[in-house]
Amino acid sequence: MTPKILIIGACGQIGSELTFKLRELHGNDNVIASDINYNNLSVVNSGAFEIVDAQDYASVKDCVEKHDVNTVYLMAAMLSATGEKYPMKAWDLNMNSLFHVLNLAKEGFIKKVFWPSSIAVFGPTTPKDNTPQHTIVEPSTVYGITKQVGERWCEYYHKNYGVDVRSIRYPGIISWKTLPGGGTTDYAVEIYHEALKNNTYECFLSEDTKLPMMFMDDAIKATVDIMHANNSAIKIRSSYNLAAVSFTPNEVFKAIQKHIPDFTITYKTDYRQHIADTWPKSIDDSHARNDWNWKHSFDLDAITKEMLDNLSKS
Ligand code: AKB
Repeated sequence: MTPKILIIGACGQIGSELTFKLRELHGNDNVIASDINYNNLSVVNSGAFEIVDAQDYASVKDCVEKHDVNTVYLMAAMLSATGEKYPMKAWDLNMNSLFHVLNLAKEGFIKKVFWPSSIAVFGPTTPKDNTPQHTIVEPSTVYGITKQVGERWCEYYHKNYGVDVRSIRYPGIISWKTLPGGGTTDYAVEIYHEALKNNTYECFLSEDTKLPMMFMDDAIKATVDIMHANNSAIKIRSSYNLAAVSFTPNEVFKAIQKHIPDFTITYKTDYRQHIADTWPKSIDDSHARNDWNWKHSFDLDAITKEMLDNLSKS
């Protein structure tokens, strides 16, 4: 099947870079970017772009039919920190958009779906170190609840309706092209911007809060790899654990200081600390490594070099 791809949420942090990568792989004409607004001009101007409201079934279906789409990457979501401020909006956006896409697949309009889950599915009762694929999953944020429930629905649609849906549990994603918005792991992007701009950063998580993280290039590679894997290789239809590195704010601070020796940091924790405290410190992703050969490339020093090099040029 030649993929004819629709990316929903293409203006966001991951959606934007996924759009560029998929256009490189499949050609501009085969990748339709869409979002609720024109907020990211580099995406809007890079090929076909449609305004799509992910919460409106007709809006998604019209775009799928107009462009003969067979594959959807659903990247629109409200993340953990913003979700705590607007619980019902987070629930509505995250769940309605997923049901619309799963139902379009069930009804035969599309053949393949990518939907991201997150380490936010885990909660305070989950083992924190090397968190297993199958473990206690009792999330305490609205975002985490939507991701946990979404995973159950993905597996259900696969088992009962044969929908080819694939998913990974993203850790915090670090990138320089597009800023993240509304997440608990956002500090790990902001810190690089502030180091270059102001030589100092006030961190909203405590210095020893260890969380699983990943460089954008690795996250995009995982997303493309799982979608390109043979159907029979995908054994988990809820969502795969995925890992690269784990670090604390103090460790990223020290990594930046190797390049900017007079960089300073202060700590002022807020409500996001409570969210981070419920999440794992590290993830066992052996199922992804075994089933579809997942392998990461970037450690903290490599991420730091990429971030500082690219941000200082842009
Ligand atoms: C967030 O912090 O909410 C996200 C995530 C880990 O899914 N980056």
